[in-house]
Amino acid sequence: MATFDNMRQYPSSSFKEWFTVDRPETKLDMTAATRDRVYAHTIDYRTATPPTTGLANGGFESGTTGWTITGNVVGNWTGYPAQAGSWFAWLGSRGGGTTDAVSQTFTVPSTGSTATLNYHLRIKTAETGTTVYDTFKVQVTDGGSTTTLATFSNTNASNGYVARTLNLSGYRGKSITLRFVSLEDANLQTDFLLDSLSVTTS
Ligand SMILES: [Ca+2]
Ligand SMILES: [Ca+2]
Repeated sequence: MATFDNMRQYPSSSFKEWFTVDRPETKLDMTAATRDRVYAHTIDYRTATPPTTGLANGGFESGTTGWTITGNVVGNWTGYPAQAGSWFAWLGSRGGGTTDAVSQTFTVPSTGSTATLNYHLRIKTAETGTTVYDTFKVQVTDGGSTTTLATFSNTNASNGYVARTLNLSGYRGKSITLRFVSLEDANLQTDFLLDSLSVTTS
């Protein structure tokens, strides 16, 4: 029979196992060298690590933790208030034909039958009129295929944060990359302020 003492001595997912009693089958020719052989196994007795579900650091209060950013777009600036806490993402604002982005890869929870992305967006612009010059897109990449789920622009400016939602039910249980990307034209800045993201299920 096997002994498991070494499992206690060497708490690891990998350990060596040996046998103290040999009971070969009748007529089975087993040499001493074969009996004494030490077998090395790798058996993982640890509880499987559940996949990371839902967004991490959705309020940016831990800075860029969990996020991939293009440009210095996450901070606790005082130029604008955060929607909650003191940190938020601030894209655009340069009026120089530039792109900013913030993205995170996570697994959409599979519990329930619906998954919803909640986020707060405030847009302030120096543009006037109803022509779209500067855009802000919400995109999801799933298995190499990128889909734009929502598009906003300078024409959606507001004086405060607006609560927005997106249906992620079609991505339940999948690892996706959620990306917010701003693109400004060469003149007149537009600020895209993003905060308080979460994924809820029902
Ligand atoms: Ca925040
Ligand atoms: Ca502009």
